Amino acid sequence: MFEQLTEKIQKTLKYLRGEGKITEKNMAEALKMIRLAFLEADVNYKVVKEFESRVKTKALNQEVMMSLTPAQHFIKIVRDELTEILGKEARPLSFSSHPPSVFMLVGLQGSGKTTTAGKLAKYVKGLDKNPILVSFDLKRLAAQEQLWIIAKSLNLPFYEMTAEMMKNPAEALKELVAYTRNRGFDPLIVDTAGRLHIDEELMEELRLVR
Ligand SMILES: Nc1nc2c(ncn2[C@@H]2O[C@H](COP(=O)(O)OP(=O)(O)OP(=O)(O)O)[C@@H](O)[C@H]2O)c(=O)[nH]1
Ligand SMILES: [Mg+2]
Repeated sequence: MFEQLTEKIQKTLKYLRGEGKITEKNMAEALKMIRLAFLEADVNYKVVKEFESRVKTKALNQEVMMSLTPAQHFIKIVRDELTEILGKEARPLSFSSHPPSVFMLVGLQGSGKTTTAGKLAKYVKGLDKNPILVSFDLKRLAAQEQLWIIAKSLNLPFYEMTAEMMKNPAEALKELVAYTRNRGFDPLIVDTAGRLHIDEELMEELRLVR
Protein backbone atom coordinates (compact mmCIF):
# COMPACT_ATOMS: atom_id res chain seq x y z
CA MET A 1 0.00 0.00 0.00
CA PHE A 2 2.83 2.36 0.89
CA GLU A 3 4.53 1.59 -2.39
CA GLN A 4 1.47 2.64 -4.33
CA LEU A 5 1.09 5.80 -2.29
CA THR A 6 4.77 6.64 -2.72
CA GLU A 7 4.53 6.08 -6.45
CA LYS A 8 1.53 8.37 -6.83
CA ILE A 9 3.01 11.13 -4.73
CA GLN A 10 6.27 10.91 -6.65
CA LYS A 11 4.27 11.23 -9.85
CA THR A 12 2.65 14.38 -8.50
CA LEU A 13 5.98 15.92 -7.55
CA LYS A 14 7.40 15.03 -10.95
CA TYR A 15 4.43 16.72 -12.55
CA LEU A 16 5.10 19.87 -10.54
CA ARG A 17 8.79 19.90 -11.35
CA GLY A 18 7.88 19.65 -14.99
CA GLU A 19 5.63 22.66 -14.65
CA GLY A 20 8.43 24.84 -13.33
CA LYS A 21 6.19 27.72 -12.38
CA ILE A 22 3.50 27.27 -9.79
CA THR A 23 0.12 28.63 -10.66
CA GLU A 24 -3.12 28.33 -8.77
CA LYS A 25 -4.22 25.93 -11.43
CA ASN A 26 -1.36 23.46 -11.24
CA MET A 27 -1.24 23.72 -7.46
CA ALA A 28 -4.89 22.70 -7.38
CA GLU A 29 -4.13 19.89 -9.82
CA ALA A 30 -1.22 18.65 -7.68
CA LEU A 31 -3.33 18.75 -4.53
CA LYS A 32 -6.03 16.82 -6.31
CA MET A 33 -3.55 14.12 -7.31
CA ILE A 34 -2.32 13.82 -3.73
CA ARG A 35 -5.88 13.79 -2.41
CA LEU A 36 -6.78 10.88 -4.68
CA ALA A 37 -3.63 8.99 -3.73
CA PHE A 38 -4.48 9.40 -0.05
CA LEU A 39 -8.10 8.41 -0.44
CA GLU A 40 -7.15 5.34 -2.46
CA ALA A 41 -4.77 4.39 0.34
CA ASP A 42 -7.73 4.62 2.73
CA VAL A 43 -6.45 7.66 4.60
CA ASN A 44 -9.20 9.25 6.66
CA TYR A 45 -11.03 11.96 4.73
CA LYS A 46 -10.61 14.50 7.54
CA VAL A 47 -6.85 13.96 7.59
CA VAL A 48 -6.73 14.55 3.85
CA LYS A 49 -8.77 17.75 4.12
CA GLU A 50 -6.57 19.01 6.92
CA PHE A 51 -3.44 18.20 4.92
CA GLU A 52 -4.71 20.10 1.92
CA SER A 53 -5.66 23.17 3.82
CA ARG A 54 -2.33 23.28 5.65
CA VAL A 55 -0.37 22.98 2.42
CA LYS A 56 -2.47 25.69 0.80
CA THR A 57 -2.08 28.09 3.72
CA LYS A 58 1.66 27.56 3.91
CA ALA A 59 2.11 27.87 0.18
CA LEU A 60 0.28 31.21 0.13
CA ASN A 61 1.90 32.56 3.28
CA GLN A 62 5.38 31.89 2.13
CA GLU A 63 4.80 33.67 -1.12
CA VAL A 64 5.86 30.58 -2.91
CA MET A 65 4.51 31.96 -6.14
CA MET A 66 7.05 34.78 -6.05
CA SER A 67 10.12 32.72 -5.28
CA LEU A 68 12.73 31.72 -7.85
CA THR A 69 11.99 28.02 -7.63
CA PRO A 70 8.32 27.85 -6.76
CA ALA A 71 7.94 24.16 -7.60
CA GLN A 72 10.80 23.23 -5.27
CA HIS A 73 9.28 25.38 -2.54
CA PHE A 74 5.91 23.82 -2.92
CA ILE A 75 7.41 20.32 -2.94
CA LYS A 76 9.19 21.07 0.32
CA ILE A 77 5.93 22.16 1.93
CA VAL A 78 4.21 18.99 0.75
CA ARG A 79 7.09 16.89 2.02
CA ASP A 80 7.11 18.57 5.44
CA GLU A 81 3.38 18.07 5.82
CA LEU A 82 3.61 14.44 4.73
CA THR A 83 6.32 13.84 7.31
CA GLU A 84 4.06 15.44 9.89
CA ILE A 85 1.22 13.05 9.04
CA LEU A 86 3.21 9.86 8.65
CA GLY A 87 5.33 10.47 11.72
CA LYS A 88 8.90 11.65 12.05
CA GLU A 89 10.21 8.66 13.89
CA ALA A 90 9.91 4.96 13.26
CA ARG A 91 8.29 3.28 16.23
CA PRO A 92 9.66 -0.13 17.13
CA LEU A 93 7.33 -3.11 17.47
CA SER A 94 6.31 -3.69 21.03
CA PHE A 95 6.18 -7.21 22.38
CA SER A 96 4.05 -8.33 25.28
CA SER A 97 5.82 -9.01 28.55
CA HIS A 98 3.62 -12.10 28.78
CA PRO A 99 4.39 -14.00 25.60
CA PRO A 100 3.12 -14.68 23.13
CA SER A 101 2.44 -11.32 21.57
CA VAL A 102 -0.40 -11.61 19.12
CA PHE A 103 -0.12 -9.53 15.96
CA MET A 104 -3.32 -9.49 13.95
CA LEU A 105 -3.37 -8.15 10.41
CA VAL A 106 -6.60 -6.30 9.75
CA GLY A 107 -7.55 -4.18 6.79
CA LEU A 108 -9.44 -3.70 3.62
CA GLN A 109 -9.68 -6.39 0.98
CA GLY A 110 -6.51 -6.75 -1.03
CA SER A 111 -4.59 -4.18 0.98
CA GLY A 112 -1.65 -6.55 1.53
CA LYS A 113 -2.40 -8.24 4.87
CA THR A 114 -1.27 -11.73 3.92
CA THR A 115 1.90 -10.48 2.27
CA THR A 116 2.62 -8.26 5.26
CA ALA A 117 2.05 -11.19 7.65
CA GLY A 118 4.90 -12.98 5.88
CA LYS A 119 7.13 -9.90 5.87
CA LEU A 120 6.42 -9.30 9.54
CA ALA A 121 7.27 -12.92 10.41
CA LYS A 122 10.55 -12.66 8.54
CA TYR A 123 11.33 -9.34 10.20
CA VAL A 124 10.76 -10.60 13.76
CA LYS A 125 12.71 -13.75 12.98
CA GLY A 126 15.59 -11.41 12.30
CA LEU A 127 15.08 -10.00 15.80
CA ASP A 128 15.74 -13.48 17.17
CA LYS A 129 12.07 -14.13 17.76
CA ASN A 130 10.32 -17.38 17.02
CA PRO A 131 7.17 -16.43 15.08
CA ILE A 132 4.35 -18.71 13.98
CA LEU A 133 1.85 -17.82 11.27
CA VAL A 134 -1.83 -18.69 11.22
CA SER A 135 -4.61 -17.67 8.87
CA PHE A 136 -8.01 -16.73 10.24
CA ASP A 137 -9.15 -15.90 6.75
CA LEU A 138 -12.09 -18.27 6.58
CA LYS A 139 -13.74 -16.48 3.68
CA ARG A 140 -11.60 -17.80 0.88
CA LEU A 141 -10.46 -21.41 0.73
CA ALA A 142 -7.21 -20.44 -0.97
CA ALA A 143 -6.34 -18.03 1.82
CA GLN A 144 -4.96 -20.80 4.03
CA GLU A 145 -2.84 -22.09 1.20
CA GLN A 146 -1.60 -18.61 0.29
CA LEU A 147 -0.18 -18.03 3.76
CA TRP A 148 1.11 -21.58 3.96
CA ILE A 149 3.09 -21.05 0.73
CA ILE A 150 4.52 -17.81 2.09
CA ALA A 151 5.49 -19.52 5.38
CA LYS A 152 7.08 -22.40 3.51
CA SER A 153 9.09 -20.13 1.27
CA LEU A 154 10.39 -18.29 4.34
CA ASN A 155 10.97 -21.57 6.14
CA LEU A 156 8.81 -20.41 9.06
CA PRO A 157 6.22 -22.36 11.03
CA PHE A 158 2.59 -22.25 9.94
CA TYR A 159 -0.33 -23.47 12.02
CA GLU A 160 -2.97 -25.30 10.06
CA MET A 161 -6.47 -24.57 11.34
CA THR A 162 -8.75 -27.57 11.54
CA ALA A 163 -12.29 -27.44 10.18
CA GLU A 164 -13.46 -27.66 13.78
CA MET A 165 -11.45 -24.59 14.80
CA MET A 166 -12.77 -22.61 11.85
CA LYS A 167 -16.28 -22.99 13.18
CA ASN A 168 -15.42 -21.03 16.29
CA PRO A 169 -12.65 -18.49 15.67
CA ALA A 170 -12.83 -16.92 19.14
CA GLU A 171 -12.33 -20.27 20.84
CA ALA A 172 -9.69 -21.25 18.29
CA LEU A 173 -7.66 -18.16 19.04
CA LYS A 174 -7.63 -18.98 22.75
CA GLU A 175 -6.45 -22.49 22.01
CA LEU A 176 -3.82 -21.17 19.67
CA VAL A 177 -2.43 -18.70 22.17
CA ALA A 178 -1.99 -21.56 24.65
CA TYR A 179 -0.41 -23.73 21.96
CA THR A 180 1.93 -20.93 20.96
CA ARG A 181 2.96 -20.29 24.54
CA ASN A 182 3.56 -23.96 25.32
CA ARG A 183 5.73 -24.47 22.27
CA GLY A 184 7.76 -21.35 22.90
CA PHE A 185 6.59 -19.48 19.80
CA ASP A 186 6.40 -15.70 19.97
CA PRO A 187 4.79 -13.78 18.32
CA LEU A 188 1.65 -15.40 16.98
CA ILE A 189 0.95 -13.67 13.67
CA VAL A 190 -2.70 -13.86 12.68
CA ASP A 191 -3.83 -13.11 9.15
CA THR A 192 -7.52 -12.22 8.73
CA ALA A 193 -9.99 -11.88 5.89
CA GLY A 194 -10.18 -8.54 4.14
CA ARG A 195 -13.18 -6.61 5.30
CA LEU A 196 -15.16 -3.46 4.86
CA HIS A 197 -16.34 -1.70 7.98
CA ILE A 198 -19.88 -2.22 6.70
CA ASP A 199 -19.30 -5.97 6.76
CA GLU A 200 -21.17 -6.71 9.97
CA GLU A 201 -20.52 -10.43 10.09
CA LEU A 202 -16.78 -10.07 9.82
CA MET A 203 -16.63 -7.12 12.19
CA GLU A 204 -18.50 -9.15 14.78
CA GLU A 205 -16.04 -12.01 14.33
CA LEU A 206 -13.25 -9.52 14.92
CA ARG A 207 -14.86 -8.24 18.10
CA LEU A 208 -15.20 -11.81 19.33
CA VAL A 209 -11.61 -12.82 18.77
CA ARG A 210 -10.35 -9.63 20.27
N1 LIG B 1 3.39 -3.55 -5.18
C1 LIG B 1 3.05 -4.14 -4.05
N2 LIG B 1 2.15 -5.13 -4.10
C2 LIG B 1 1.81 -5.72 -2.94
C3 LIG B 1 2.36 -5.33 -1.68
N3 LIG B 1 1.81 -6.10 -0.71
C4 LIG B 1 0.97 -6.93 -1.35
N4 LIG B 1 0.97 -6.72 -2.68
C5 LIG B 1 0.18 -7.43 -3.70
O1 LIG B 1 -1.18 -7.07 -3.53
C6 LIG B 1 -2.02 -8.19 -3.76
C7 LIG B 1 -2.86 -8.46 -2.52
O2 LIG B 1 -1.99 -8.79 -1.44
P1 LIG B 1 -2.44 -9.72 -0.25
O3 LIG B 1 -1.31 -9.78 0.71
O4 LIG B 1 -2.99 -11.00 -0.74
O5 LIG B 1 -3.61 -8.80 0.33
P2 LIG B 1 -4.68 -9.16 1.43
O6 LIG B 1 -4.96 -7.92 2.19
O7 LIG B 1 -4.23 -10.35 2.21
O8 LIG B 1 -5.93 -9.55 0.53
P3 LIG B 1 -7.30 -10.24 1.03
O9 LIG B 1 -6.91 -11.37 1.94
O10 LIG B 1 -7.94 -10.73 -0.24
O11 LIG B 1 -8.10 -9.18 1.71
C8 LIG B 1 -1.10 -9.36 -4.10
O12 LIG B 1 -1.04 -9.49 -5.48
C9 LIG B 1 0.24 -8.93 -3.53
O13 LIG B 1 1.30 -9.51 -4.23
C10 LIG B 1 3.31 -4.26 -1.67
O14 LIG B 1 3.83 -3.84 -0.64
N5 LIG B 1 3.61 -3.71 -2.88
MG1 LIG C 1 -5.19 -12.15 2.60
